Amino acid sequence: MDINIWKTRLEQLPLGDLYLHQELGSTNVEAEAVIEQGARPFSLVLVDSQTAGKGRQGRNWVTRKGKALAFSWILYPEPDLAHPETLGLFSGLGALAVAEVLNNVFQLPAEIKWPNDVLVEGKKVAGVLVDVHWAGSQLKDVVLGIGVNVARGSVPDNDVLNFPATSLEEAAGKQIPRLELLVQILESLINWYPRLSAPEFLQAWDSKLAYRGQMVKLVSSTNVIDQGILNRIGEDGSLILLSEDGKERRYHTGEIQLRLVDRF
Ligand code: BT5
Repeated sequence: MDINIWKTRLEQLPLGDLYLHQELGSTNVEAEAVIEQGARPFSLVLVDSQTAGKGRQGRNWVTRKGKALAFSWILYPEPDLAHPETLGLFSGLGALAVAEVLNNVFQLPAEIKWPNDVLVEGKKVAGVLVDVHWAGSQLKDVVLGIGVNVARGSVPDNDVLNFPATSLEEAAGKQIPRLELLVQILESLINWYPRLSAPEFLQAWDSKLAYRGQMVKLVSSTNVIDQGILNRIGEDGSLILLSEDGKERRYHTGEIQLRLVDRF
């Protein structure tokens, strides 16, 4: 990655400080460090390869040199967004920005597997990790981390995957320029962030949901929590499942993962 070229292009966007590196442990961890040093709102931590990339709940995320996008966007939300119930919206923001760009700019059939995965033809191409830091009961900051598999060599070996995965280039059958993809995703994030609790944001997120109308199960690391027909995204970013008698059940992000019944 030629950091000077990337920096020159990114300086044209309304971001805060730019922290661009060839290699880091995790951009989300580095973001926490630069926040302590006073990073401005909308600052970006970006890296070419991660040696200890983080997934959710202590899982890991592989980012190989020259093959992927891995970055963290630093937000200091207004108090009206600073509630535990609204934090799921940030995962939605990351997933929507990626899915929208893949749909609109690269003509890929991207969908969102609630809450945080972007799928193309049923395989994962991107993941979102939101880290939230509190000072007592006050929300201090939100770090929105996004990893995208761009080139073919970005996908880890099958034995470390907990869900089928692919890369954008494999799905598209052509090269995808990483810097251009990044700029588009950032523009989508910048566009949607001020409207995070607006109905049009929820509609846009909802319109990209994978598995709608299908029987899904929500699983924790140890057991199945619930099973039902995937219906829609609720006003608060929760996932709404329907039971056979049509009753709604709502779930917030947390320790749960979504799977199609009888598939994985
Ligand atoms: C995620 O976790 O999908 C969130 C990934 C977030 C990564 C970004 S990169 C920038 C920022 N900095 C970080 O340190 N993290 C964020 P989860 O749903 O828990 O998925 C993790 C699981 O996906 C792992 O346990 C593997 O099985 C699998 N996996 C690891 N690397 C992958 C990859 N490159 N592509 C697809 N699957 C992967």
